[in-house]
Amino acid sequence: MGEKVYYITTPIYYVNDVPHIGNAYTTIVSDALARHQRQRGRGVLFATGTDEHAIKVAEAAQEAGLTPKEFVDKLAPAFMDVWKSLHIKYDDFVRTTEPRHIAVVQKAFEILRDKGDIYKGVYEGWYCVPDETFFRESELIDGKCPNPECRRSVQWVQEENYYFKLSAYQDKLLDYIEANPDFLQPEFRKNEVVSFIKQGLQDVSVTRANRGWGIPVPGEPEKVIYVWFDALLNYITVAGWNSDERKFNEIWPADIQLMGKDIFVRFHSTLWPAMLMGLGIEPPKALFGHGFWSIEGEKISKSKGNAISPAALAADLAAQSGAKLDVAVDAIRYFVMREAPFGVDADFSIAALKGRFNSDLANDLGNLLNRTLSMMARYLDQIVPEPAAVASELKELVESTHREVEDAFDRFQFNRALEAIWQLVGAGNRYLEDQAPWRLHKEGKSGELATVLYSTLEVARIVTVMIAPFMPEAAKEMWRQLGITEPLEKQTWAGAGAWGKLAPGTKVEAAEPIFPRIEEKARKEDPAPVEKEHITYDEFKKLELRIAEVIEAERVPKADKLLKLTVSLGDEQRTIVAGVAQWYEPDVLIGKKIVLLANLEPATIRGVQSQGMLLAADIEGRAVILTPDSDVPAGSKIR
Ligand code: ME8
Repeated sequence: MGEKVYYITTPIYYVNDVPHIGNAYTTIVSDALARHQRQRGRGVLFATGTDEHAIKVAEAAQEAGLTPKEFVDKLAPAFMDVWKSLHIKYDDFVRTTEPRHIAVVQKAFEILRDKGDIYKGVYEGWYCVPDETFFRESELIDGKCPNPECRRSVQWVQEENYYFKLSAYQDKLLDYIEANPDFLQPEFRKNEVVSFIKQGLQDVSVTRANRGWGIPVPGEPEKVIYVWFDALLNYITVAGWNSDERKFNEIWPADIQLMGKDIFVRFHSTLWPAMLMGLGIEPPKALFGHGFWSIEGEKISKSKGNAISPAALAADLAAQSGAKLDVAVDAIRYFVMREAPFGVDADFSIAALKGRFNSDLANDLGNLLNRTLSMMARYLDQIVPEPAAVASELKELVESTHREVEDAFDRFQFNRALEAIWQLVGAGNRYLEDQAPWRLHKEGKSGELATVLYSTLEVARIVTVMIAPFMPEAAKEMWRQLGITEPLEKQTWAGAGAWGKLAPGTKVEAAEPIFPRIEEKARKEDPAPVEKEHITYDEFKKLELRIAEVIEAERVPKADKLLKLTVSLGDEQRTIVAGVAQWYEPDVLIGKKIVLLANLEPATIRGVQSQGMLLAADIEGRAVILTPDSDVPAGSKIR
């Protein structure tokens, strides 16, 4: 038998509508985890799919004027398309209307019926169609569905049905949960499950009267199998149960099954392991119930019209930033995994998305690569040098980050993994500031310059491999610019922890910003400034004057008066355009401290975004740049 395949599942989604950011979340996270585990050299099976036999799917079909089958055949590919557009690389996509799955469900039903775990009775009770869940009278809240995410009206059902003896598994489930501390995660949701089970488990109706949609009960086609009994079994359909024993042994038990908190307690942590126990199959190794996203503080709902499609969000972000669409998609993937710990509820707001785009992606990550590549072009003809020494503080940080990220993935703490990687990005940027390669170049210290640029490139290489599971396409673009010929997909996780793998002699590409900053346009309603001879102190205070250090300087092509300067404000970098090219050579400005009007409205000058204005004295038309008369840290405020 081969090595156990790392098996990851998402819930299979109802195909009554196309996916929104909520469904996309589970799938994106699963994809990142799958990609990371592939880097670690594991055989991975990452499965998702569609849950097609729900009553609400049949209702949606009716509304659309289609038969249920026509409807699901149309929507299932729409799900696949959305996943593709979000860079989801699943290994299997299961549809519950597929013959392989129908065979599994009927077989499982027969086994449980034969052994008496499924028995016939009359069902009388309430049913919530949106949740596809049976409820006892006592569970209802104000006569409505008790699920806090739903609270809609329920229907009275009275039918002859089959029941699954869930009550018989109460103690077995509690024992299993206790003996397997990692089975239910996060910990606080485990406690919810334990108290739910301890309240007493009732047997569950697992069939409904056949109204033309669902998997027929073997031998009794007037009944169909309850959609949850059907849907949960998808996880073993994919693994090859009942069809390929060898495959099943390599894949099952699932290593991690991810889902939202809405379907964690009652279905995945209770009914599902009990069904498996009844079938004599081991429960999954771990189930994780993550939190729910709201949008701008509101619950996501179709009726509110805020069930935003992730693709539309990405298109918007691309339009506002000028980033490529694939990069914008990755930025959304990044945002949802970075913004909140996996497990707790979180809010999706456009302002927060833009904030992270500008600070984490444009400023931190983008700058690290951009600045390094610009300096590689300026000082080293784009050829990766042989370093004169090992930058041991960076090497050590890489090694500890590598351990931390691995551990974070093993505990499904995706935001912690990203935080650790960003510590490394930050260290790379600070190292550049501290080592000031522009000065080393000016002073002719070529050995030190080689070490500094090699080391920053090495950080960029390692960071690129580490972020590839989160942002696969943006990472590909970074990789292309780094000029490494071996494909990114071939990079191993071990290689991401090994300092010094970047080969001297590699030719890097020219820097091209991958994450262009989103610039807020000035508000139209701003009144025009009133001209006055004097200004008040409060008006003066509106000017944000800061000391900035020039890091890079170059001529703006085809503009003989303009220089493009990259300046540092300590914790931030800007690009500005200054009309001083007639009097200053670009190189003499590098390392100089200047006075910057930092809150001037950004403007595009000859195609270059200028984010501030340098101050200079005007001596009969000649500009003389103002500098502080002793050394002041970059970023200092001027009052
Ligand atoms: O429940 N925030 O399918 P479904 C975060 N077919 N995640 C969210 C979310 C939100 N606002 N809204 C939805 C079903 N999700 C069944 C599953 S599995 C055998 C059958 C995610 O289309 C979350 O993972 O209603 C939730 O569990 C899933 O979408 C529900 O998708």
